Amino acid sequence: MNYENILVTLEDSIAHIRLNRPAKRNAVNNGLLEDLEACFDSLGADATVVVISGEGAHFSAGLDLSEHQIRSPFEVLQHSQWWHRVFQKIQFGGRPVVSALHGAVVGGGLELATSTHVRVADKTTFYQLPEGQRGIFVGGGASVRVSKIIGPDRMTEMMLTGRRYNAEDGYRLGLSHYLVEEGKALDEALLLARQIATNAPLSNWASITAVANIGDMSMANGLYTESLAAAIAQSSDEANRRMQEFLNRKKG
Ligand code: 1HE
Repeated sequence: MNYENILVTLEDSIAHIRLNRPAKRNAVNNGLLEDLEACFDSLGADATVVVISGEGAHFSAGLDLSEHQIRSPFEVLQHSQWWHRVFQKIQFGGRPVVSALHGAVVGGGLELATSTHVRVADKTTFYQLPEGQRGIFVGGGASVRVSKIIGPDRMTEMMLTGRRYNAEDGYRLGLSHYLVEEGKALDEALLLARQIATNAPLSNWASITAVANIGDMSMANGLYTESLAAAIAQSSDEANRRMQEFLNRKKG
């Protein structure tokens, strides 16, 4: 798998995607977004879990500002919807995605990170939504995903003041689920990915698709959808095998 802006490897069913524009702090230009989209579209059944990390000193500096041009409102809308489409593929593509964060996780970089299901940050990580200072607004899903994690009130404040949350703040707020020593985020992310890969595929699928969708539903629809997801996962041979294995285990 050859791409210009990302490096992709597949080992033991873990697809590892490395954002590879370190000289530009992994700023997301159209090429990088195209590569991410093509990569997620082409992942096969042999890739059960994905890990995303950034090369160099930062995870991602967000939108590549050097590609800025005056666009019509409709062109900006379409561009933003493209970001949404790619990040939907990450969040709802059917595979758990783990991100390893370090350095800047900023603007569109934070939007990318929050479309992943498990986020591991090292102590150098910081989070910011500097769109206000750049004269723009978020367009890669932050007002839905970041806002769901830290709350709309806190996100509004974050945008208005341009404040930077450090790694500890981000961990406390839920922007990362794990906080590890400097340089250790990728090791931990790979470890978690390998662990997630041992779950039943249908359970992983339900965890990443059902939970997020149910969160947007009424209680009645949510409970019904949960039952449907449970019916699919629990009636599989795999579920039967795993439960029998547990019940028949030898107690030492
Ligand atoms: C960039 C970008 C970028 C760096 N677009 N080129 N994002 C931002 O507003 C964040 C802007 N970047 C920064 O605040 C800093 O670069 C960092 C804190 C991330 C890193 O600082 P540092 O000191 O390590 O690097 P640097 O010296 O600032 O940048 C190194 C190079 O990367 C330099 O290019 P060079 O050719 O002069 O070497 C920078 O111009 C380039 N670079 N960040 C383009 N973002 C869907 S809507 C989403 C909206 C947003 O994401 S808005 C937030 C944009």
